[in-house]
Amino acid sequence: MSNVNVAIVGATGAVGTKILEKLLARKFPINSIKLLASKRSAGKEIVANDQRFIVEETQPEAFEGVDIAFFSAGGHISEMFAEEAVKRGAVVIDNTSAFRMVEAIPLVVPEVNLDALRQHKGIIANPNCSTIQMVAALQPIREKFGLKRLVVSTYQAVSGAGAEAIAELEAQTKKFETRADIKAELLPSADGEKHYPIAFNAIPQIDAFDDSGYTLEELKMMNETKKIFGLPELQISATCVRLPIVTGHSESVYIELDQEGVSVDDLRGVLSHAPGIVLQDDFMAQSYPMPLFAEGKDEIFVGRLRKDPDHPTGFHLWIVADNLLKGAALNSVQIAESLITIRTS
Ligand code: NAP
Ligand code: 3JM
Repeated sequence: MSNVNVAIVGATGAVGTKILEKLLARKFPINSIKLLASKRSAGKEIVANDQRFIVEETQPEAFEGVDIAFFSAGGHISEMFAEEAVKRGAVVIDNTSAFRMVEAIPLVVPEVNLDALRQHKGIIANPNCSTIQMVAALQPIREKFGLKRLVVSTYQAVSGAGAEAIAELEAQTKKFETRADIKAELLPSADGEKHYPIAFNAIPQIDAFDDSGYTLEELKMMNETKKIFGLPELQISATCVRLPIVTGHSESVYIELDQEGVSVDDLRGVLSHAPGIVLQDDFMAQSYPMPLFAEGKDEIFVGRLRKDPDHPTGFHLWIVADNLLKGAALNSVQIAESLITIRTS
């Protein structure tokens, strides 16, 4: 497969835009690109890399002749159209949570479980953004020292919630400049749920609540991590928080290893050679990862490594990545690149 016919469903969105950018920038072997979105966007022009594209409505027939279809238009759209695309001969790389926990569908982070890709039957799931950066950073540690337990708290950017959420943060920030009372901005939402202001706030809810009191975003992190690592017994608990940051998810991760006697330098040693990871861990020089500086970067940044003084195998890490790139578009394009390598090898 050297001349690939590609479709991007959700091409006008925050993630879809980045998928197109990454395909062009990484010189993916493209024969044709079809940009698909809702009926509202049909006919809209998108220019990328000096090339002009016209957006089409997503319909089953649009997948005729498509080899690889990237989906990032929400789980409902994937449920409606992914099988239609597969029926017409496409391989689907799905960025939504629609199929991630289906046992027969591979959930892939190439640095961690590339082998799972070989088992695909047409659909490959791209994990949640917060999951991707955490598992990729922990993979070299897990390989060498084993992981027993994880406790993670996230600090997630609004771009994870789409283009409208970015616009909302910008609008609320401008209102604050004029001293408008943004606390009054309890916005009505289509589903009757509360929609709190995000500017100058921290919202400890991403996605809906489960009966357990965890949010679905937290459960995605917990369940997806076990599946990707192939560790159903891993002890893991997550708290996911949305912050007024445009792009870049940060995570405070506490880990307990399988082995005792490991030092911070041992962890630095394995992280410094890991693919896609940049170790930024020099507290004396105030060097540590921050979302503002991770924006636009492909790598995952790791720092603030510390040993828990009260636990023989416990360590803290701070992990930051661009949620739209490694957390979504880049990981999807890397999956597509791996598919081509597998087919031609
Ligand atoms: P967004 O900026 O709101 O974009 C949504 C996209 O979906 C737009 O292109 C929109 O097209 C399209 N769409 C909406 N309704 C549609 C319909 N009926 N038929 C076809 N296309 C439709 O959202 P986003 O941030 O790009 O995220 C999109 C989805 O990607 C999310 O819902 C999520 O499932 C997934 N996602 C995954 C990750 C990850 O962690 N890997 C991260 C972020 C998002 P119009 O412009 O025509 O409305
Ligand atoms: C729907 O930051 C975020 O909100 C996570 C990205 C996201 C997802 C996802 O990938 O899990 C936003 C909206 C979903 C979903 O469940 O598909």
